[in-house]
Amino acid sequence: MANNRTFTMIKPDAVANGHIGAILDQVTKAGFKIVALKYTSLSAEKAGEFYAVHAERGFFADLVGFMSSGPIVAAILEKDNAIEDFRKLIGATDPAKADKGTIRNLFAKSIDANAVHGSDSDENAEIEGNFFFSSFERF
Ligand code: DGI
Repeated sequence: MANNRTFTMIKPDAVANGHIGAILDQVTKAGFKIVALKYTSLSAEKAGEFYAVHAERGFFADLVGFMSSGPIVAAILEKDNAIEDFRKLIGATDPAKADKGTIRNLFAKSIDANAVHGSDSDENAEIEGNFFFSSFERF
């Protein structure tokens, strides 16, 4: 069974706005099992490392500033076809373009503060999960 785990973060905007419970509820009701979970924060240095692929983009400084601006929730999720199904559940990067009922449509206000992260490939899900969780913190 390919593609059965993904990595997510509930970003600082959604945590600050009190949406942790509602988002995790929507995630589990969509059939995702939480196999690792952590309430934590990213320093600017760690946020830059996590988003290194975007280092040359014009929005990188804003992205790093935003992602290190407050606590986040990190999680590894399990489900058949996890990567694709989770990206469908969260909606487009820009919440103005996200389908109705998706997590970004419901909880995000702007493209930079867009409520949640979802891995875009199996390989990145593995890398991102390892960034936050040790082997004894995942099940
Ligand atoms: O995988 P996604 O989070 O949907 O999108 P991504 O990997 O292309 O970009 C990572 C994050 O960077 C995204 O969630 C928000 C931010 N971002 C992406 N494109 C833009 C952006 N921020 C701004 N301000 N402008 C952009 O065009």
